[in-house]
This record gives sequence, structure tokens and C-alpha cells, in this order.
Amino acid sequence: AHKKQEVASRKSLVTIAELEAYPAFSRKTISLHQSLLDESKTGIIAEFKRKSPSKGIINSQADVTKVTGAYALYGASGLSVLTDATFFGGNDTDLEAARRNNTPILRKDFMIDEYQFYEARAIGADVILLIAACLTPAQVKAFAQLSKSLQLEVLLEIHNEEELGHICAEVDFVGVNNRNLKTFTVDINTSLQLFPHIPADKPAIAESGISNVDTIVTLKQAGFKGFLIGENFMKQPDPTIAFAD
Ligand code: IGP
Repeated sequence: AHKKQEVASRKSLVTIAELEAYPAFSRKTISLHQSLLDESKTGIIAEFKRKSPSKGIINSQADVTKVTGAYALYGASGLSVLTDATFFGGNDTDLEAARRNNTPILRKDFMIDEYQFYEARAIGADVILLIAACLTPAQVKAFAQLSKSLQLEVLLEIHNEEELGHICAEVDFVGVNNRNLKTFTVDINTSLQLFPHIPADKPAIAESGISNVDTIVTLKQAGFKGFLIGENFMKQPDPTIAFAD
């Protein structure tokens, strides 16, 4: 509900026609799909996240330009930038700063209104997130179609078998969130158990709670192509060094 109000207030300030005039709106987007196939990269989608509902403040000092620059330099296949202010302390300016990098960027937010897709395009995102737990299958389909018309790739996030029913042709990647959104506990087995049910033509991305290389190896062997990691890097006083390690 907070998101609806937030979007409504932004809508009254900047129209879709105005968003379409932003320079980034007409840039060519960069494909995360392509980037994940590039074997010289790590498969890691490295996230910039200041705080979260489960952990509170993770890092209030980190500089978004420096951190995302280091992520890109050391081989991240993609960047993820939180733009939700209420729960994650993010904003659109963070994503615009990350846009200096020539690496695909996922706009991490709760997408509930068409306006946000135009916004994502205008601030320089390449990929958007649709969370099955927040949307009906029909909404996923409609938002995914809109995304494609804006040259944005679509990551659909699921966390149980039921939500597999939200997958549609327009979805580019299926992400499995290992974090239970009600209890905040993380369990990598969520990814391992759901993997066999994910259509083979949609690269699978394991999300949340990944904190060591062994876990990445296990997930890779299971068939995952992408690994979305935030806290493990951001909890370090200097996240740039954390990723290089
Ligand atoms: C990153 P972690 O445990 O590495 O910080 O998790 C990412 O998966 C997590 O931030 C996330 C998220 C989300 C945030 C996954 N799905 C949806 C906001 C909304």
C-alpha cells in the first residue's frame, strides 16, 4: 500500500511523456541474458543495498558509484540496485549513479504500477523484477509484455512451487528467493528444490543468503546461471574489497 501512494505522488510530479524524454530512455539497453552467458564473468549479480527489513542498517556509509564500479570491474555479470526508499533506503539516483558502468542493471523494487516501468527505463535500468508473491499471473503477463515493449528484460521471482504458475513466455529469467518473506530465514535448499521445475529456456538465478564460494559452486552444479548477492558484500565496511576477494 505504501508503494501505491509513493508512485501516485511521483506520477503527479513527472508524467510518462516527460520520462520518455529522459536521455536514458532512448539508450540501448544491455542484456543480462547475454552477460550471464559470458564465461569470463562470475555469474554474480552484485547488489547495492543500504538496509533491509530483515537486517536493519547494513551499510550507511557506502558510496554507490565506488561500490558498483568495483562490482563491475571485478567481474559482476550484473548489478542490482534497490530503489525502494521505505524498506531498503534506496532511490532512483543510486541507479543513475550505477549507470556509469557498462554492466546490465536490475532495478530492484516492488513493481505494482505501469508507471514504474517507464521510470525504470528513464533512470537507466536494463532489467526489472516482478515478484510472484505480490502479483497475479495476469499482472505478471501484462507487466512483462510492457517491459519487453520498453526493451527491458524481466526477472520473475518465485519462492515456492505454486508460484511456478506465474511463469509466462515474456519472462527472461526465473529467480528463486531463498529468503522466506514472512520469517526472513534463508535456506539455499529452496533454490535446489525448485530448480528442476524451472523451464530450461529461462536462466535460473538463485537469490539471497549466499555468503560463500562453496554455495555458489553447489548452485552452479545444480544448474543456476546467476547468483544475486547483496548483504555479504554490503555488510563489509568497504564492499569494494569484499567483491574483489
Ligand atoms: C540479495 P542477500 O541475502 O544477498 O542480501 O540478498 C537479494 O536477493 C535480496 O535483496 C532480495 C530482495 C528481493 C530485495 C531478493 N528479492 C525483493 C527486495 C525485494
